[in-house]
Amino acid sequence: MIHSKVKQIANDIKVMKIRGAGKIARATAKALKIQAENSHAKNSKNLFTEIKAVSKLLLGTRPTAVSLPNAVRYITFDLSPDSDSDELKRTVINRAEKFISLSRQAVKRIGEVGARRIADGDTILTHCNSSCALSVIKTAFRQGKDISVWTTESRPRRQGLISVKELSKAGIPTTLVVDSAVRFYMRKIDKVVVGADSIAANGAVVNKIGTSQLALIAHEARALFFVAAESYKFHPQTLVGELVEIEERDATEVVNPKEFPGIKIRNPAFDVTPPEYIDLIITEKGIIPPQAAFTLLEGFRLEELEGS
Ligand code: RUB
Repeated sequence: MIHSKVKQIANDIKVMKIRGAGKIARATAKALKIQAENSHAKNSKNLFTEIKAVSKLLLGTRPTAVSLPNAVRYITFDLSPDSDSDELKRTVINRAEKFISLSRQAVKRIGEVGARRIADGDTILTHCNSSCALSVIKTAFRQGKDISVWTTESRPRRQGLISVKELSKAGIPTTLVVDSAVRFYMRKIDKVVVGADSIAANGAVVNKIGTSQLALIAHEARALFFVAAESYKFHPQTLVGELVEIEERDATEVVNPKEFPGIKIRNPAFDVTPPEYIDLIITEKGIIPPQAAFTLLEGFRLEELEGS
């Protein structure tokens, strides 16, 4: 039986109460931990079946952020229904706790590593709401660098408003603009810093819809374009040629469709920025050019991907 708190977490991810790829991954780990801790399964086979069912439920919530399947894989990849039931429980709990702690450390480390690339006087543009991108910006500011930030609204869900509140709370001078104003203002920007939901083996970055437009405009204006992302945002299946699925969300997020009868409304949540438009990817393991993305995927065993 799936625990009610686990169902709640899955629903919160689906309706975006929990959102942002890193938070989604940590919530996934927490849900698996809750299931293991509260399971009434009579034997290890039943517990194994429960963990599989919880994994399936979580994997079905949002398709684009690979942090979610990577968290599930980290916790469950070699579990066996034939192992001792207590041991199985302990393994899930320990790995979930370890994933959450490594994930938090990674966001902090990305801030430290990325802040080295932010200079005194920089004007930075960010998009949507990424903990990793904001970690870089906030760390640079805490180090005493005199920076200011421009943030896009990020239609349709307007996650940019979360970012401006967070940045202004940290005391950072912040300007909010609508997405379509980016090209108008790009000449004021030195560096763009965004997060990622998935990074493909060729260094292409999947992030909030509109990110690729920012990258093109930054390229045109010769502003640098940085992506800040934990190593579990690298998408293992892209090594074997799979494409990252782009989530398309409900039309009601854009307008009330009843007011526009007969009109098709499309609402893709993410887009793909090609590696040519990315200067650096900042990870907790160091800074890499996008073309080196596959090196962070080298540790993945291809057989682990089978059936996943
Ligand atoms: C959030 C989004 C963020 C990435 C990275 O999209 O695109 O830029 O998830 O965030 P949504 P983080 O709001 O649709 O989940 O750095 O916090 O993992």
